[in-house]
Amino acid sequence: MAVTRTFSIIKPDATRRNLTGAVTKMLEEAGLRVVASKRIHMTREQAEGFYAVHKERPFFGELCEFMMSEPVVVQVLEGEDAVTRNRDIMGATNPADAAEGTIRKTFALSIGENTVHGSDSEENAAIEIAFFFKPEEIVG
Ligand code: DGT
Repeated sequence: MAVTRTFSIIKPDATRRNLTGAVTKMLEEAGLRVVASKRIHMTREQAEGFYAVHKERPFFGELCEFMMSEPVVVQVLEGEDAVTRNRDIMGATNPADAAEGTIRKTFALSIGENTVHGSDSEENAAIEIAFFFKPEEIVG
């Protein structure tokens, strides 16, 4: 299995509860390495741009307001089959459906306040990484 990269966001519900370290620990224990990380307060332009694929969904406004509500930590994660590995440790979108031992089962508050984002494909990972990071900010 090839070493690849994925993009992750530790969302406002987690930064607000001081869970940045706890979430990162679970990512690292799942075999992912943090090769870039920064704490930002998303602008409306960033939130709406990042989630543009969801703009027709009924929760789009709520989703963007939430992502702008408190700081987030954006990260690039590297590891074997990083996209799938990250999706596995994140758990299902809705914490009520997430498996035991996953980040969302452990920490998420609701389907909206669900603690983490992770890219769903290598193609989207590349797009999402480039949305938030310059190449020189990623140190593998
Ligand atoms: P992610 O990794 O944040 O893109 O989440 P996914 O891929 O597990 O879930 P997706 O792409 O269906 O939805 C993107 C985000 O939108 C999700 O993490 C939280 C939010 N969201 C999804 N469904 C609902 C909903 O019914 N209500 C609210 N408020 N937010 C939702």
